[in-house]
Amino acid sequence: MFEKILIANRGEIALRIIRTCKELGIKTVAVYSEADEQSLHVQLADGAICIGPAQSSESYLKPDRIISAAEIADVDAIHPGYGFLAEKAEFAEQCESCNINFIGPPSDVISKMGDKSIARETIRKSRIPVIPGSEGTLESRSEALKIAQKIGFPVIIKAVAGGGGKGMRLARNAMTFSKEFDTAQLEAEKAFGDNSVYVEKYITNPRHIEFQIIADKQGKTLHLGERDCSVQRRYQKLIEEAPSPFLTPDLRKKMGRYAIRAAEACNYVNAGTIEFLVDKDGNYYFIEMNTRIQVEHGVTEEVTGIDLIKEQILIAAGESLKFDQRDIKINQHAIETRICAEDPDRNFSPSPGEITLYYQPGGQGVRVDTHIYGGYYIPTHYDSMIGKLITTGKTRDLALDRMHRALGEYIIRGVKTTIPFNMAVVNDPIFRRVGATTNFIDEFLNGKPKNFFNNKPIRTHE
Ligand code: MV4
Repeated sequence: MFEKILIANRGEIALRIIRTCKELGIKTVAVYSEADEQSLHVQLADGAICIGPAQSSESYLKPDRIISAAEIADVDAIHPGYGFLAEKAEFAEQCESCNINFIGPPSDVISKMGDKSIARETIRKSRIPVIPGSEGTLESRSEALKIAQKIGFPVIIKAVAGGGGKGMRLARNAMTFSKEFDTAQLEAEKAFGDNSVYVEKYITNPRHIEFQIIADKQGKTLHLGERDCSVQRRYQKLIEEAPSPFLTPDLRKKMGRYAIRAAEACNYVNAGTIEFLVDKDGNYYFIEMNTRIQVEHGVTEEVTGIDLIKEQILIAAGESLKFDQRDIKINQHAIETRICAEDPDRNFSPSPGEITLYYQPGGQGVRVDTHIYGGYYIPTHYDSMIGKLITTGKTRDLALDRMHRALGEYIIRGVKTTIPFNMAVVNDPIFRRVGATTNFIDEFLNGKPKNFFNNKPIRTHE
């Protein structure tokens, strides 16, 4: 087993990893930027190394600095968390060549699945449903148009290097296709330095349902059920839950089998996610694979009782999974709302600054994963997510009632947060009854008056 792990991340996920390491008796080394000197991950790790100035590009995104820190601290392994270097194949490769265990899949799997067109081809060849579309990347506009006409409009043009919604263009008909195709290529070049794109049939108003996968080095691959992440705004997830209120036991079984087959098709090792789009008729299609631990992993942990970070570490250390598919039983419901330092009344604009007063919810079925505390200063340089609130109950109704209750307990003063927005969604009658499709948030926000969320940082009855 590893003696010491370096955590190449910050914020709540760094804390999350430190906690499991402590439970496993593994020493931890934090890395931090100059803006994060006062951060809890620095305080709670056994050691900490400064890796540069505040900007991520000069610290958390610098592979060489992190590898140097790992060598100085003499660690056995690096956990990348999510974001930053988690899905950079070159970083995983650097770790491999320095004999540092990268806690994630092998670098060649990361690069293969990072190319969304290769991923699509790999999955399609394993006879897993993918959305009708192009085979491989498209060389010319005219070739692309031919395929679009064959599959039928509307179509969506996606960047091969994209993922998570960046660089997507919708073309409603042949007239607008050429313009959208050129724009997609241009945007892909600008964002990723790679103008390759591919085309898919556009699925109207889908649900985003993803399966959690774990696979050991001995070749055992299991799924831990799904998460419904249909509540998104501008491709940012806001609320996630497990199980999906939409899936039937039959659909779940079929999709779970395909998810395992997808992971096996790319020789997957460690924790990963298979994303599907599901239409209103229950047709499901693979869209992407994520080769990292995800923000929303806690929802799966709550309904399965499995510590995913622990499994990641054990798998990386070469241990075999000690349970089988039949041992994974899901008979609870969990829901997560992301708490962000943003103002929902100002188009979700960032709201950094000092937290002048902080109280977090608790009680049965309530989990808070956060790095903030009273007196903490939220820096401007990083993601605005300051915590995740997960509630669990025997039924979806109980998990939702607990979410409502827990959101109401929060006190965060000094910055605006998305708490009032989360409260409004959780109380929405449609969301409560059947959950959301991906159009939900746009329709929900449409026509909401200014200051609808009345985002006051202070309780009225104090
Ligand atoms: C799509 C789609 C409709 N049809 N692909 C957005 C995120 C990225 N992972 C894929 N996305 C989509 N791909 C086809 N062929 C609609 C979306 C989409 C979406 C997907 C999941 C959750 C929210 C979304 C919001 C808008 C669009």
